[in-house]
Amino acid sequence: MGFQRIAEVCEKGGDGVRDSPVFFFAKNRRDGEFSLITADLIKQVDKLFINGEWVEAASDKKIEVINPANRKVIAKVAAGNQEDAERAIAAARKAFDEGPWKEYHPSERAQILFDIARIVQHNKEELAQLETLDNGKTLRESRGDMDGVIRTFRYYAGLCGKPYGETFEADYPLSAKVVREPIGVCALIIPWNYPLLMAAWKLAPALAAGNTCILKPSEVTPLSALRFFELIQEIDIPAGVMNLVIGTGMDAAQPLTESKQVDKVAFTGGTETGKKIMMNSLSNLKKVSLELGGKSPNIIFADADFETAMDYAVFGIFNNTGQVCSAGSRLLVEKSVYDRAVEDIISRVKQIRVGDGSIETTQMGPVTGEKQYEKVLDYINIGRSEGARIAFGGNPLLVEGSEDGYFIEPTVFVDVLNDMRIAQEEIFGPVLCVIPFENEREAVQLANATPYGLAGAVFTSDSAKAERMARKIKAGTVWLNTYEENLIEGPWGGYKQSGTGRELGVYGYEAYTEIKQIINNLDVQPTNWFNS
Ligand code: TXE
Repeated sequence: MGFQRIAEVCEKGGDGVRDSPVFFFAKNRRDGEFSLITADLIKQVDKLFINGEWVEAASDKKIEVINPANRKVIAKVAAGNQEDAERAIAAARKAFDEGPWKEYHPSERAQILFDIARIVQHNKEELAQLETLDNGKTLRESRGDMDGVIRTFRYYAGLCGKPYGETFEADYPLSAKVVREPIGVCALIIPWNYPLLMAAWKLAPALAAGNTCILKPSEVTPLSALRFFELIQEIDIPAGVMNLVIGTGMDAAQPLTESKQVDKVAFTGGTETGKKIMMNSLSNLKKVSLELGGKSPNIIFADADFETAMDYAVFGIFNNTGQVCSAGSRLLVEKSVYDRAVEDIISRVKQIRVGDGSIETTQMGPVTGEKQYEKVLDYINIGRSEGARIAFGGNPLLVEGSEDGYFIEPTVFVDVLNDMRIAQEEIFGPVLCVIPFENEREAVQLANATPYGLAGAVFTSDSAKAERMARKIKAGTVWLNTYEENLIEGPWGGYKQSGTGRELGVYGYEAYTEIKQIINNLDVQPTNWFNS
């Protein structure tokens, strides 16, 4: 669909509408073809979706959404607040307590998830373009995200009803079984680096297990969630099962975490916000899953396939402009190949085409927002003042035709000491710290010497060494001779301050369930406990 409409609007509006907040998107594909995604396509842009309908927010305050490639306002969305959060909670509560959803046969829930996957598949290109517009990532990255969204909904559609209960031996005359039930109302709080993908990682298992949800996307990148909710209206989902509240963390998300009517919070975002959410969830001891920051070690041994290791070293940090929780931001390199590796990495980084993500040939987009842009540049200055040497980059980047965008040169710090702040704290941008190591023992010690433990990787041709290292690295995921392979079927989450709980796979499904044991007396007669 979309594109027929786009063409019509283009004819009417032409180039003049390019920067208007009413018209979302004008993309000159550099081949003369002009495409446009308009506010007209996202009719509900300044509304919230609560209890099965689009509603006005309680306040008429708006949040400006910025295209990070040019700092232009592309939309003004509703700024939801506590009142809106409470309305959404009431709707989700009612839908869970009284609605038919959790009584649906698993195959009916599965059908709804398959339908969602089908709709995303059908609108993949439009959603990808919207994600790029809002987040800044390249079209290739956005299309990859949409594939991930589709696969996630399909996977959990397939899982509906599959994880079943267990029995265990109980003393006669008792028999016992264990069943899983949905937890209840789930608040799903989403970051801006993978907006629709992170929403899918939470919505799909939560719905598969029979919960009702309130999705709160990042206020920095709310557009794909708005369009997604609009697109899935054709599916018959009971009112209150899926709610969408847009707003800032303080105004729209914190009330969700504080409410006693919410049973679970699932969050992906910064570690400091994660800690706050855990504190705020204490009111009713709600279940909390946190997927937080990282400072992941990517370890290159001298015996690794050099080409492959270098290729992944660059991909591991500069993909998605380094705004990845599991980015390989610390590159640990064995001393005997250190100089060669640094030289090779610089020659690769020089070639990265940085620019507006909506241009097909761009390889790395801008940083997603002003706050993050300032943060990354601050960290580059911190690195300089700590005495780390910049081997490449280190500056804001002026991109021709996108002069106002939040572009930063891909930056490589070398001779970094692991206790420097740039090696300890999450920068979340295109900044690589290269650190030499002497031997296996030192590699393990350096790999584990941060407060984080989300992921890590080892490049070596010695499979026993690879496995030894994998066992010793304190992280939820260890890649061997690869990087950033995310499997929907596997558990995703962190050790230490990278979070609690696991997403994806059956682990992610179980995280949206309560476990109940049912004990049955097979010999029904009084105990006479107090009669003896
Ligand atoms: O994220 P926040 P920010 C890291 C990264 C980044 C830093 C800060 O290092 O530089 O976090 O980014 C909502 N109660 N990551 O400040 O605040 C907010 O509205 C409840 C890593 O942008 O964590 C948004 O929807 N919710 C990360 C979501 O939390 C609150 C991805 C994420 O925002 C809230 C993003 C509150 N009090 C950033 N305050 C990863 N793990 O991938 C904010 N929010």
